[in-house]
Amino acid sequence: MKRSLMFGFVVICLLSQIVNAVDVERSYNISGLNVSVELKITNDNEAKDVVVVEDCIPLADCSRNENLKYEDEDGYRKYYLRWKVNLSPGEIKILRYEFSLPGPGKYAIPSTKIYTQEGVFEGNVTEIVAYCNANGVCETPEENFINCPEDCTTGIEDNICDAVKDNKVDPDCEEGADPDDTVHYEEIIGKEHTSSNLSIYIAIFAIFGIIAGIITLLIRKIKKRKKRV
Ligand SMILES: [Ca+2]
Ligand SMILES: [Ca+2]
Ligand SMILES: [Ca+2]
Repeated sequence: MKRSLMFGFVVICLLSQIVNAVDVERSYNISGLNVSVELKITNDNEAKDVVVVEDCIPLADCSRNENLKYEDEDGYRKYYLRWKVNLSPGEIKILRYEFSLPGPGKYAIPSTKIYTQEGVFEGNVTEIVAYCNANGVCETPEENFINCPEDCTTGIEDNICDAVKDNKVDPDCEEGADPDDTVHYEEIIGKEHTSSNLSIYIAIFAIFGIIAGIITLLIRKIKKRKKRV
């Protein structure tokens, strides 16, 4: 019993050392679609070499950073930023990087990962919001009907098929997808009408066939009876 208690105490002590070995805080500034991030890495009282990794938000442009890396996973290229850092005892190190978001909307910067000989330390996920630049101009490709309805009205070329009945055929829609695409819409209605007429004709023909068959059978039966008589 005493041994197990002692073992538990040692494990808790080791874990607390690991948890407190390195700490990371993230802060950011956003201007339009441009984001600048600052990482504050705080070390404990032992010198160590660490590797800091930040995943780039999918579709964001992180290319302006020198330490940009990538790896291919299942046909998808994942970009990330990587720093090798030497931390002296108690040192606080600041790392900075920048990126551009693909458009207005809500995003999450994945947690910072710090690889050390003592284990991997993770920071927190940071949620950021990029608001659209409501200036009366639909600035494609970043802005569209969904993320910036203030500037991007329905029925315009913004890479989004809105399919709204607004008396305008959205150039982003495939033929017939917009209810205002009357030429194609009437064509579809015409085809549906033709196919429904064909079904009715087949049903009438089948009914007449059945009736004709019954009458033929009745006539034969009557003829047979007459012969017997
Ligand atoms: Ca705009
Ligand atoms: Ca559109
Ligand atoms: Ca429309």
